[in-house]
Amino acid sequence: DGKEIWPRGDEKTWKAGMRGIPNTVSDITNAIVYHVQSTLARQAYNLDNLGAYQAVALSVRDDLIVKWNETQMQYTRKQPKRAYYLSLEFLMGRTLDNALLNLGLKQQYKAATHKLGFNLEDLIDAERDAALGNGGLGRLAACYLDSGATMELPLWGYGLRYHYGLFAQHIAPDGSQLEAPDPWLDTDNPWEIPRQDVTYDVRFYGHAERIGNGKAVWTGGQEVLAVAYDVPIPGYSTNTVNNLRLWDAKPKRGFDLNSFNAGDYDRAIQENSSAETLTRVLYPNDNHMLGKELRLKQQAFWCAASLSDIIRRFKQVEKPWSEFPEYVSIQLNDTHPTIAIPELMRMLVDEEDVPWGDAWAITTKTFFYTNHTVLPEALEKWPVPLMEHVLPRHLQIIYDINMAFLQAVERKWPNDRERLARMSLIQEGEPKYVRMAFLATIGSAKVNGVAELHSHLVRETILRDFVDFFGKSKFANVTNGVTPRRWLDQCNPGLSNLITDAIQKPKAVWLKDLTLLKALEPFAEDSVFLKKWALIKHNNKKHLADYIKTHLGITVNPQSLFDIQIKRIHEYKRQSLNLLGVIHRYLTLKAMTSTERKKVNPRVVIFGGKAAPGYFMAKLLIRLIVNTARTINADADMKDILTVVFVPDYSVSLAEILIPASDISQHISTAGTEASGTSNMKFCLNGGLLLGTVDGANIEIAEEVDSNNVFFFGHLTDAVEDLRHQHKYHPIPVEERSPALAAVLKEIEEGRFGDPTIYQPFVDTIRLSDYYLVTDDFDSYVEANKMVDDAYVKDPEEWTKKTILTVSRMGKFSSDRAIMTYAEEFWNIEQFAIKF
Ligand code: HBZ
Repeated sequence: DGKEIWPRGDEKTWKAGMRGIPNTVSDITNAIVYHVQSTLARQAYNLDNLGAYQAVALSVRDDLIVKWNETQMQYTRKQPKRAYYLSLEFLMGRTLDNALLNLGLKQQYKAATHKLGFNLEDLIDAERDAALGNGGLGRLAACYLDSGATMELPLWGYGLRYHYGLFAQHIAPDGSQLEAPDPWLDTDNPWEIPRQDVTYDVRFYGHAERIGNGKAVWTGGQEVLAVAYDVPIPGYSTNTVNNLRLWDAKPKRGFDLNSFNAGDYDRAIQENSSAETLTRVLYPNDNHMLGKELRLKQQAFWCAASLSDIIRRFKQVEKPWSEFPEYVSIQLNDTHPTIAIPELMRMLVDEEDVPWGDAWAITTKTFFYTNHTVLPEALEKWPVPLMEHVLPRHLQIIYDINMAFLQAVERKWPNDRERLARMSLIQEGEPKYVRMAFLATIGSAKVNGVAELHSHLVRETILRDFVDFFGKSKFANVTNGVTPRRWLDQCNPGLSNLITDAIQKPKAVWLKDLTLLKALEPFAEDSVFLKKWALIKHNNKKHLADYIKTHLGITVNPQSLFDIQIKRIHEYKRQSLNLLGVIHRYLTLKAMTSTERKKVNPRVVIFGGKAAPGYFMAKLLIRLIVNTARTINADADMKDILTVVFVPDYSVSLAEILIPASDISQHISTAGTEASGTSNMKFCLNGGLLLGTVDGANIEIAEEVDSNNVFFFGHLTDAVEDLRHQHKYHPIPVEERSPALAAVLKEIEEGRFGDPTIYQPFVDTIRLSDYYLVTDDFDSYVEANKMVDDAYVKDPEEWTKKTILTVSRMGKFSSDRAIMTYAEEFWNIEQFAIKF
């Protein structure tokens, strides 16, 4: 009859002891003092900012846990369909500020910490970033979790608990990048709940023996224990607190007793450390495939543990396996979790006795695959011998899937051997390779790209044959989005407050329906508002100028135009084009008289980004940027006219300072190479304008904000293939193609920015192959920069209007829209409000 019986003891005593959500300032100060005293065993007299941060974080954690428990209990009771986001990366950044804003407790905590003699902003600054990701793909996963909780969706994330996040970047005296480890867990992490009771065994290596009916028995090898750590994900202004479950690896039996008894203590300990190595470190490559055994083991470990957990939860509902897809949808964030497809098949067929055909029907209704790149070097392919060694049973299953698939292809197009070879999951050769994007495609219900152009390219290039086979409807687009909580309200409170005043809607309303920003449009004609708006930008620029002064000792004038390019260093993203453009500007300024120069609009060009430690050309470019900056900044003629800054150790929390301070930001990839880009959205949402190529989400941003408000340049995607062909077969010297660029290269070669032999490999890539078409786009890039200067100087008021119109039209790019598209069009899950 729906009545519940209290499980044990006296219900009243239990309930009286349960914690509510403290929201008065005195509740909060009490909680903080309690944690200082009892949890940290410290006292007011020896408490520094880090200690105070920890106590504050622990008291916020208490609130999160109450809501987390309630959310999970209500999911368990009602068993709504759930979705799971499998991502090898979650680039979370800091948590405290975000949690306070989402819980609606920031003002109270400000007052409480003040009463205790601290400044909340300093405590927020004491937190270190959780950098469990490389770049866009990992940060997208973090934005999607925020939106999932805010939209009250039953959505969990699954990932790995890396002990070392993305490396810290230092700049050596000679200007090159040095990598240092990031032991982010060294200072206790209050944002995770260890679950020593939630564990699963995961097997590697060993032997798989077929026993008929598609089944096999897999034995031997190494077994590793997966232990769950839960990270609460609070929604903004809702009761929902979702979960991000991260797996840590532990040796299964603590010590191997056999070798221990034999006295081989060393070996016993080695076994130990090899299990723990699994979750030691995040691989620092983005958009590049690296065929390392440990990486494959990370993927398999995480997929197996996550699926075991999902299946255990499904078993609670006591429904037949055929209904699995009615309770579970799983999104694959790129191909990194593709091994989950054969793993689910293995669990169903080998362990649960589901017939092969039924298991395949279940699998292909459960998974959804997001592609994030069409660059060939980034597409995952695993050598067959490696997979056979590490995951012998999974390789058998992949072969069986391939066999059935190729038979179906053969029925559709008889005697088309070339097509079979093109579409096979196995790439022939020595060695053979497993093509993970193909496996993800045939194992999923839907495949999507991350912006319109990119999804189009996925359908026309890498997955063209698969579109012909499955039909168009399996291939979709979901344009990326960003969370306006972190990327506007949190990083730019001045602007967020001004918007709230102007549009007369509470934050709790417009931050959850970003299309309401439209109501800002008329304010572009309000001269008082324009002044307030411009002042906020100016203050953000001052804040960044202070950061640059204290951390780098460089003085920048906030009256200048702030021009920012921050992203991973990659040839396709063309920081090279930006740098060559800077040198061109420098040469142009040097050729002027000092009276002419005084009339020029001053610019501060800011670069930031990490290079993969093994990416020679990207690291060389950092060195050239840093040394060019040194030369230019030391040149008295450039004072207050041109300043160049390389901000080391770019991170989420640095982005939160940089993005609100930009006037213009650069998104200048070779057309067709940047799948979407997401920082472009963040800059626009903060009243910065775009200087960009016709690529990725730049195109959709321009469609929304009007192309008058975007500075576009460069060749279009259609032209790229022909241009590359020309470069290869009909090369023309740079001197003819772009004399301006030739002059720039000459300066580098003559040693203006340091020993030219060091930079020759960089100059050569531009002169000789120029795969990313820097020479082809250089002149139009310089032109576009002139347009930027003119627009900024000639009519500052008009510039400010453009920025207001841009912000007002950014509604589409909220990750709330994106996550609701996944929920409605892919996962078929519903919003589920948590009641208190
Ligand atoms: O994903 C990025 C795309 O380059 C960018 O255009 C897009 O906006 C973003 C979100 O969809 N891709 C990545 O960030 N990729 C990686 O970081 C990566 C990491 C490890 C890999 C491969 C790619 O093995």
